[in-house]
Amino acid sequence: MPQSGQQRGLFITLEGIEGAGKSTQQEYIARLLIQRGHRVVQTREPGGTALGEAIRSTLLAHTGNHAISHDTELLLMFAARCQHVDEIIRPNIEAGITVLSDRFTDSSFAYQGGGRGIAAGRIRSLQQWVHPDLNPDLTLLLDLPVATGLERVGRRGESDRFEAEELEFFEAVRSTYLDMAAAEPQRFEIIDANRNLAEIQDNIRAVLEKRAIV
Ligand code: Z5A
Repeated sequence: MPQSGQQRGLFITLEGIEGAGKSTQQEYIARLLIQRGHRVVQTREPGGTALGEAIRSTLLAHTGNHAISHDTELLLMFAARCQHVDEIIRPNIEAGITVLSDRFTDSSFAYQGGGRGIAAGRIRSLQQWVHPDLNPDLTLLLDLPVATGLERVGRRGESDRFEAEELEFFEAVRSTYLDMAAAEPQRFEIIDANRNLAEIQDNIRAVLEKRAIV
């Protein structure tokens, strides 16, 4: 339990299409936060807990004849998230620790909503169930053209179940992200991720300074 008067930690999320550089930038942000006096926990979705990582393996694997339906995919994302919120995100924030997560619920709106076509109202009802009173304090949307992101991840070799989707799917994901960012400018910051690492990091640092986070 937090001591009385203890300050709550921040909840910061990274979002974007594949190859946007979320994992790469997460390391940079964690180092910067720690240098400036934050205690930091890095995590990711789907995953972040033992159960969540097991769900992640199922979700990312090519399933052959046992296709995952769109609703099942959404429900598994939220099952993993429920455990993640209860076991990692909420306890750390309450203990004054800054939680930095590679993806959160915005990914469900972008991928299962924009990409798969599930109605936003259905996703909102799961959000209300799983974390009605918990939302990121800041979401960094790393934005770049779909072709560039896919080219970057293509260099890694084998693709997972999501990366095997068509260009059209990722265009819908990207445009859903941009719509969400436009609708909630107080929470989102759009970072142009189609630049070199140093430029992106300068931009991220400036955003964190502007918001008095570092
Ligand atoms: N998903 C979902 O559908 N619904 C949900 O609710 C949630 C998730 C939570 C997770 O897989 C999948 O789950 C994801 C969405 C779905 N779909 N996919 N695929 P993941 O974690 O494996 O995928 P990802 O989050 O997209 O990770 P990623 O492909 O590794 O992308 P990234 O983390 O943004 O990029 P990175 O690993 O930092 O960089 C990728 C490569 O680009 C790497 O070789 C870097 O060295 C290089 N890179 C990075 N930045 C640059 C710059 N600036 N220039 C040049 N090269 C760069």
